[in-house]
Amino acid sequence: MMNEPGLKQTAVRPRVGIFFGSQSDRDVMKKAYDLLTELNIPSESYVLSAHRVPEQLHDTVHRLEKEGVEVFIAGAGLAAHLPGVVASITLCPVIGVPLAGALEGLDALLSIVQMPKQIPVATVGINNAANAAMLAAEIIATHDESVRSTLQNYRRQMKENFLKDNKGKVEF
Ligand code: AIR
Repeated sequence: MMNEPGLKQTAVRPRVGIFFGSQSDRDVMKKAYDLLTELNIPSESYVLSAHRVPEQLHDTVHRLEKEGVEVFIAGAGLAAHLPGVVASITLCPVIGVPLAGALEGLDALLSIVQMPKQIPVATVGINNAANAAMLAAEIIATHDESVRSTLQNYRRQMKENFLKDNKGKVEF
């Protein structure tokens, strides 16, 4: 479920919590939601800013953790402290998505990837919310055989598609 206005609501237990700092991040972060949905992994998404609404962020992380969320994805642009703050609240793995706002996203990338020791954030490429979803799925697959099998099928399909489109030797 997402705070208003939001993405699709779901009644099943969310396994991944998706956060982003602003409605302006929505289109990029929807790619994480879309891939998780394709992989049959329920998620809930929230717009929550670490410095604009810190109390709500804390409450939501704690509630989702109690509800059984296993991984968090957090996307933010500019001084992107959201993933680090989420990681400071929970022991679940946190995957940060640097979003391109200024400086083509380099500011957000460095803010997220350069977490000081003791509170790590796994960081994907700039705007690569889909890779965050894939990494979240792989984390869940370490202890869920059904998700593992879904990922194996996904990779098989990916290879078949690649080989269909790329038949070997290239002539220019
Ligand atoms: N942001 C919001 N709160 C903290 C941060 N870092 C980020 C959002 C968005 C950017 O600031 O993630 O990428 C601009 O947000 P807005 O709401 O000003 O458009």
